[in-house]
Amino acid sequence: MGVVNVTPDSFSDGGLWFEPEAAVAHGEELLEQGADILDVGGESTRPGAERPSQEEELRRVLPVVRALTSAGARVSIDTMRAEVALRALEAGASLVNDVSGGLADPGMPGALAGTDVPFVVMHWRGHSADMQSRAVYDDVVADVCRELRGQVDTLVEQGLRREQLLLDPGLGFAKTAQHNWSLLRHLDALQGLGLPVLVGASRKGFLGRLTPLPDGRPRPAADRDAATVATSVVAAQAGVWGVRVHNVRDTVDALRAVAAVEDAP
Ligand code: PMM
Repeated sequence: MGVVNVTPDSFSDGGLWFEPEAAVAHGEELLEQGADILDVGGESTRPGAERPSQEEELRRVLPVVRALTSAGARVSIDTMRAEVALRALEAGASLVNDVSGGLADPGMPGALAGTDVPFVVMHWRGHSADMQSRAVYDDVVADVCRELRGQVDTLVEQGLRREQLLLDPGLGFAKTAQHNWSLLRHLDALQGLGLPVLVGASRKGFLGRLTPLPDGRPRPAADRDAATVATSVVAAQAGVWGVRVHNVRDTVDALRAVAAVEDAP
């Protein structure tokens, strides 16, 4: 899954693809590099980020979803708003990626109930402005699995089908670096819940802090791709359904090499 952020302020690529034409060209490039799905988002979720209005979010994403799906791409819409999800589906999107797992907008479960649209349920404990204060766990792997299982049950009670749900551990969302590493180490526990798993480690802060600059500052986001690729290899070897990444080319190269080793006699 290749990331197409149509935002002025995402931590990793904020502003680079903010104009619709630039975002569409970027999405087409990611497709050529081997992305199976393009994840189009109009709201930055970096820690401390302010939310755009719904109108602004629609203005950002709809032309990009329309153009990329017309060009034949499979597009997922990265949104916490039911109205944005519905309008993006009308515009051609075929998957909804809600980082709040249906918790941020009470209208989201109802919007998807009775449809076959795949819905990504990410582990989430609150909006980005103050989420890091919620990074408190007894046992992060067990707690994330339990909370996701509860969220799946709630969504099923609200009319979604279990078969349309995917799970995501929500790396970096109310998680410290150590929490993220533990979740990556124990993806088998998440896989054990019996639903496809998506992992989004790409260029996140914990990778920048792992590989600091000589003066001790975290590595800038665009220079975290080698560390990102390593997390994607780990995720692939755990058998996950997908990885959500900014650098599709390097990810595809690495996963092809892993597959070649695994397929060798
Ligand atoms: N991370 C971000 C945005 N959307 N969606 C899913 N399913 N999983 C994630 O980990 C995730 C996400 C934040 O990263 P970005 O600002 O680079 O898009």
